[in-house]
Amino acid sequence: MVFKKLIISVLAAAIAVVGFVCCETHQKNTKKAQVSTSSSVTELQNKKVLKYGAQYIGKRQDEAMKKFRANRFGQFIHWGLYSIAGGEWKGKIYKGAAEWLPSQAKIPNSIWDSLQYQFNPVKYNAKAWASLAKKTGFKYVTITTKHHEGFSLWKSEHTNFDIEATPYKGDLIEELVKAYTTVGIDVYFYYSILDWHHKDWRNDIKTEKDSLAFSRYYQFAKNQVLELQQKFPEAKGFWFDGTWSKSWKKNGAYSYDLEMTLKKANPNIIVNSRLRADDFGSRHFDSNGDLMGDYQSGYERYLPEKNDTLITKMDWEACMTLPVRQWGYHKDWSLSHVKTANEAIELLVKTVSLGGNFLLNYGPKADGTFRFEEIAISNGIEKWMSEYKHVIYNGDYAGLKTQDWGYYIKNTKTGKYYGIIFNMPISRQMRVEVPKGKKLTQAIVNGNSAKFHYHDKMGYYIAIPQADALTLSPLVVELNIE
Ligand code: FHN
Repeated sequence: MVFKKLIISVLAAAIAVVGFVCCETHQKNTKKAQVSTSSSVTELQNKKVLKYGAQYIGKRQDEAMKKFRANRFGQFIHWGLYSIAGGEWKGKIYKGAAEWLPSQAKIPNSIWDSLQYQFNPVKYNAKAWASLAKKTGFKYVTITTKHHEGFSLWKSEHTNFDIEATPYKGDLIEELVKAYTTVGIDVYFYYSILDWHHKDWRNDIKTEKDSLAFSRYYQFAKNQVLELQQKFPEAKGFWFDGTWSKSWKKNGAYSYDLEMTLKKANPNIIVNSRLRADDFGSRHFDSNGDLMGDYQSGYERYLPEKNDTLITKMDWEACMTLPVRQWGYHKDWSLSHVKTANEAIELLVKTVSLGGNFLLNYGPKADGTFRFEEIAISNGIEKWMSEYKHVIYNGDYAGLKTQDWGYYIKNTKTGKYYGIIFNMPISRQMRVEVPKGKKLTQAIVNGNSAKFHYHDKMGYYIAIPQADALTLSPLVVELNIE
């Protein structure tokens, strides 16, 4: 039934191709003819994407999505012209997110955009980045190909506001894709729909003129996204952002068109839910039978609640900053608390225990290197991951009653359960409750069977040996539950 609906949607999109009417072309900033589109923009503007009546349809079960789910741990990279300013403008440090500096300091486009002539990341070594990412334990990377400022990190045929016009000249995305895929890390592309640079971008549509301009902008964005897809077929998916404007919401059909066009070119492609102006979260059909993103990507700098039962039935991802709220490079990290490696590990473990993916952000400097704090965090995570990565990859919600000492994760491949202790009880007695009809048959701590006893109704108590309680924290206890 669900499959039939999908076929109907794909057919509908195909019919739209036949009725294609070319929209007005965006000439300025365009180096080359545009990629043809599957639907006319006017037609899309007229198409209503219903806001209510979405139906939840569960997790995508194809190999590409299974891989995304098994990966669990990703590196987020925010890199752009904002890394030059690093949150400082005319001698003043702005406390907000560094990539939002043009908005905070009210910098006119003509001035901000000229930063491209200074952007020269001569120390960028994509192989070194990939090696650090691999050691940290990241299984995938999501890099900003274009953030809200509108600057493209790859050589784009559709704009002059790109890496080609900088003194660097090389293609940062091409180098990254090559280096990361070589070491076995999957690549995803962040793409901001919001674009402060493009003359046709509109925050809202109030007049016919706005509507026409926005349709030209959509055409431009679509051309760029398809260009990325064609140029880098290795990319596993797109991570869209900046879709909260009234203009995008008033044109919900654009997001449908973009998602369907990407999937028509590559059915394995994975698209986050934020693309949808009418974002319902993961894997929904709306009442038109239209597909709406593959996983919920709305958890930004927070995790869902553990009692939200839906999250264990859908795919989702949380993205996290190291300081409280900095994505792009900011030169002053003393402005807020910066997470430790242990805090990052706890967020990762908690995420996996709730059945989600965790995307940890890095903001490289303009010269192409990572700040020492990010390298230190990586080293800390690496230590723990080198011992316990089998707990994270393929990890999932275990369905056991949470205890105060930490989190449970079940490995979907081996069926093994793990208890990850973040708060070692002073008594070193680890309480474990198993579902009715199940038994705890063994508890393994640092390779040895630990003693435990059963307390009626209260579950089991595992005695953590003192020496183990003091070893690598957080401590992982393997649990055989039958
Ligand atoms: O405004 C952006 C922000 O700079 C950053 O890219 C984050 C990452 O999730 N998303 C936006 C806000 O939702």
